Amino acid sequence: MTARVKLLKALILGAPASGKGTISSRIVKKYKIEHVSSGDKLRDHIEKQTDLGKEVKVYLNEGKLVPDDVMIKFMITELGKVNNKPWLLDGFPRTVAQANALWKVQPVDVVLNLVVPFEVIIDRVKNRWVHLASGRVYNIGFNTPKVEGKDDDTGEDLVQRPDDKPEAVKKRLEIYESVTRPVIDFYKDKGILTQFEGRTSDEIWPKVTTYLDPILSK
Ligand code: G5P
Ligand code: MG
Repeated sequence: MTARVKLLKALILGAPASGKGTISSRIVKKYKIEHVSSGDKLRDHIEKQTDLGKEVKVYLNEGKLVPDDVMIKFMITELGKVNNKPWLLDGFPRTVAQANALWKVQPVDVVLNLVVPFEVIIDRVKNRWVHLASGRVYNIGFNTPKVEGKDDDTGEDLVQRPDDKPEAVKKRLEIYESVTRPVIDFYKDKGILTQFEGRTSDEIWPKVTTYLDPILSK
């Protein structure tokens, strides 16, 4: 696709810790579009101890997928709240059932698939720190916070995700291989998927802008 799309509906796919959140925040900043991250939204519910948060907590902590029926209802409702703005969806869909459900109500225009070697990913998660309220993410040595353990913008505490423990990371990568990889084929078959390969987000980012500029820049 090369023509500029006004209200773009975009997806970003990629293995756990492949840099979806990192690349998404750069896209949001450059193109002023709405970032809708299923993981950030679920973590916010857990933090606020809502009914949904209590229901999903155990899945996230163990690195398992939240059941499709819960996720589909939740994310379709969340997308319905994004009024008249282009959006970038991150973390959903993660199963073919979710992809089918989304396609019926919100057929997406473009899909970006990040391809990062697993050995790079495993190394990264050890050094990840997040600011829960905003979803801002840091990595020691890559984008180190200005003050250790504190968010750059608010000065609030950073935390490590329970699902970044080695056992949970292993589980997340296994689930990605078996359950989420077929989602890539779902969008390949529709002819709307583009792959972005690299070992670092800085290597991937210029490829993403070359692709998105003709679609999103004025
Ligand atoms: P999430 O939150 O969607 P994942 O596992 O898909 O979780 P994650 O871990 O959030 O993905 P990411 O967004 O792809 O990773 O990556 P990131 O946060 O940007 O980067 C990872 C780390 O690497 C960061 O510390 C970053 O600073 C650093 N980094 C980035 N680039 C570089 C680089 O070039 N160099 C270096 N050194 N570092 C770098 O989902 C979480 C859970 O929610 C549930 C599931 O339980 C899931 O496990 N869930 C769902 N369940 C069912 N269906 C769904 N649709 C669900 N969505 C969420
Ligand atoms: Mg993320």
